[in-house]
Amino acid sequence: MAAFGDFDADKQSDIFIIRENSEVVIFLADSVKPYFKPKVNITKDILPKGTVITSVVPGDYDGDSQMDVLLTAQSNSRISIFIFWGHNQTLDLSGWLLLNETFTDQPLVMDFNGDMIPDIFGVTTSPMTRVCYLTDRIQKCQNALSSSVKMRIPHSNAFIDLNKDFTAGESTIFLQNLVFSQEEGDVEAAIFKLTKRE
Ligand SMILES: [Ca+2]
Ligand SMILES: [Ca+2]
Ligand SMILES: [Ca+2]
Repeated sequence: MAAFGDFDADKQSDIFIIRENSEVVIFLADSVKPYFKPKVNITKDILPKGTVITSVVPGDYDGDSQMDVLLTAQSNSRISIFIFWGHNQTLDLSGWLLLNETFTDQPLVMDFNGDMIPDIFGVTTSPMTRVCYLTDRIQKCQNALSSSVKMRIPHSNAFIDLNKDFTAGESTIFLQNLVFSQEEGDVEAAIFKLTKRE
């Protein structure tokens, strides 16, 4: 499992690798050999004992222009979210944040409210979808979609800009394999159009 992102803002993509489901190593791109150098290591003794990391998603979650690292972790069939804050091109390994909400499945990292800061979207208690914001490192979670939906587990979903209006500050979420519980039958997919909130 790996992710890519420019962690140190030198315009070269760096690699984020999960090791043995319990550690994350960030390799920074360099112009001289070896081209990727291990720089930051989130070791297993930093996280709570028994944490099983399922994915790593770099992004600037608090909006301070320094890249942070989001980890998803599985325990008791729930997904927890850990955030490590970026600081001077490295990570603050002692001051991580555990999101108050846990999810039934892998949440989606997307810009839900169109303010250019990535948000966390997912199902906490089926059929309710929740979105969590971490701007200025303040956790704020709220119900996301007005229509109650039931997601299949495992589900697949994608965040794509269907109507190409991203620059106008609007985004579109496309949830695949999403099922509405309706008496007339199931709908296989649903499209939600999100408009920017002030
Ligand atoms: Ca870089
Ligand atoms: Ca940041
Ligand atoms: Ca946002």
